[in-house]
Amino acid sequence: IEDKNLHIVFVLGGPGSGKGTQCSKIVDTFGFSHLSAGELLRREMSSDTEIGAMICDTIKEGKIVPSEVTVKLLHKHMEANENNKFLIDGFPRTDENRVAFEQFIGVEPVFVLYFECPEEEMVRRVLSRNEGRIDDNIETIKKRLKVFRKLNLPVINHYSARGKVHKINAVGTIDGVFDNIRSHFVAYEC
Ligand code: UP5
Ligand code: MG
Repeated sequence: IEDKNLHIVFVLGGPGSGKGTQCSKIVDTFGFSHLSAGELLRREMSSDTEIGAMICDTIKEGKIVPSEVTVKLLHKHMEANENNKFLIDGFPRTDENRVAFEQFIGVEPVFVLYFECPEEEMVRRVLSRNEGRIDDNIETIKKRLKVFRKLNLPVINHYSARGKVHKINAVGTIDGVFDNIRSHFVAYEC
């Protein structure tokens, strides 16, 4: 995938901030492919392997799966996809994730979309979602929020210092939020 002229946009924000919801809309409108790191890990988790069990334990605790596992999964899916435009949702979660991606994939994101959302609203959304996710319970949500503050905000600050963070107000209707996202993708208008 080295000579694919990759356009990568990282989509970051706390649990329930609306990353997945808005990514589907961006895919429909601007021709990107959506890779949710959490989704890929959940799929891997259901495989009856040692790694699957490790991912399950990690997600239950709201902790972060080792970079090697996640970066390999992302690489595999980017390689198998003809597209060169990818929304990478919920990754990188840590500075270590970020460095591993930049080294292994060898590209930096064009920009980073950051969904800013009050924690009470994120908790409300995650608890009212009903998809049977093992991490959608109040104990795990509190842990996910803590990990987000401690490990993911430094990643956002890193890209912010490089002028790459496009901050989105994640509060409002789904269409209202998307209206604020559009202007960041004018270069990709189909
Ligand atoms: N909703 C969406 N937008 C709304 C709006 N504007 N108004 C009202 N409601 C809105 O949305 C959440 C819910 O809110 C939905 O019901 C939606 O309809 C509604 P969603 O779009 O699903 O939010 P999202 O930000 O995607 O929330 P998600 O829970 O997926 O975020 P997380 O970051 O917590 O989850 P992720 O799947 O990325 O990661 C899960 C776990 O995997 C992590 O905790 C970690 O343990 C592990 N992980 C890693 O270890 N490494 C990685 O690289 C990635 C994940
Ligand atoms: Mg999601």
